[in-house]
Amino acid sequence: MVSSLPSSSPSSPRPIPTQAEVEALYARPLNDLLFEAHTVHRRHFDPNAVQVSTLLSIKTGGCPEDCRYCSQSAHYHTTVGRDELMDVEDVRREARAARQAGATRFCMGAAYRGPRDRDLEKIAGMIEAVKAEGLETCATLGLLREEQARRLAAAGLDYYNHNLDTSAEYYTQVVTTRRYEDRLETLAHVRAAGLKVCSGGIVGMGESVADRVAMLRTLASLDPPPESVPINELVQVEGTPLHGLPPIDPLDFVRTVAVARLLMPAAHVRLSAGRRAMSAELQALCFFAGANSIFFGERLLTTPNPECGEDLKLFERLGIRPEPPAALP
Ligand code: SAM
Ligand code: DTB
Ligand code: SF4
Repeated sequence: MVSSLPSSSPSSPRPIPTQAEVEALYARPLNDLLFEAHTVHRRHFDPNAVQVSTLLSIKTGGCPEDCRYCSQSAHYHTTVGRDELMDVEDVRREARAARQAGATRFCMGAAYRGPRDRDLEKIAGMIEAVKAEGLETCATLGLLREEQARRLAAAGLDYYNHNLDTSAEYYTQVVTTRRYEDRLETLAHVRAAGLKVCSGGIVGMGESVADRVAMLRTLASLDPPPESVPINELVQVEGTPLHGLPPIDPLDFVRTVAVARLLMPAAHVRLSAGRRAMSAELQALCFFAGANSIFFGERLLTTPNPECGEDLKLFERLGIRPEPPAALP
């Protein structure tokens, strides 16, 4: 079969196909799209290994931003309360439990527009504590200045998560308190500080296929592209403006994963929020399409995730193994 995407080599950067080309790819017969995505997936990864991360909300609720999907925005009335930044020792305990349950990466999320420097110092202590437990570390704290990204890197942070969420065009319909360029600027600071980049988006917010494709093209055009690309399905939270939207066709979610795999062949694509509403069969299709990372643990940040036992059973049914941890320094 002739690949519809140009091939890559380390010495020649991968040209990004045009918006029209990627929309055509997204719209291909599903079997063709899946075959191509899975072929590329196998070329870059063990198809039966999935990276396993656990999330913890280290500072919950009361966020000044107005992201229309989010349970933690102070602009909407949801059941999520406000908690202060957690204590380092409590975070250490949670990280130890996550490692014992089988996670290899621990991702700490905070409901900030961006962290204050005083909080960043405490978070640096959390990063050191989590690393000492033998886990890779990831943080998602909102917008960062360059020196803040460098401070996190100095503490030993491995990854920074900062999602583009959707296309630049649709972003203004979803968030009004910051600009798309602010997100891109933070990603540049994160990269300049030598951190690995985790950046993806959300499907099911009323966006068009063109928006999904534009977001994936923007991610793929980052130089270098993100190491990790979470594809979230919107978790609809009562009280947020996006609650009550019609659910998307699950096969459109699979197509988005497949296109992410084709545009970013060497990235871990994470089957992220929304798995609780997905059947085992749909998740299996996502793994075939190129997803090779999940959030493991019964809670995402404020909403439920599948139970650990259920995920272990799913892995066993599919013959999937957790990916071994990256060598720690
Ligand atoms: N406050 C920081 C920020 O926005 O960058 C970090 C935490 S924020 C909760 C991290 C990401 O979670 C968001 O960028 C969004 O992509 C995702 N997210 C939040 N709420 C979600 C929801 N209800 N469904 C799916 N994804 C969601
Ligand atoms: C990402 O892309 N998804 C995660 C993580 N990065 C921080 C967050 C999902 C949040 C889902 C809604 C909640 O639990 O509040
Ligand atoms: Fe705040 Fe992040 Fe939620 Fe937006 S997504 S409201 S920035 S916690």
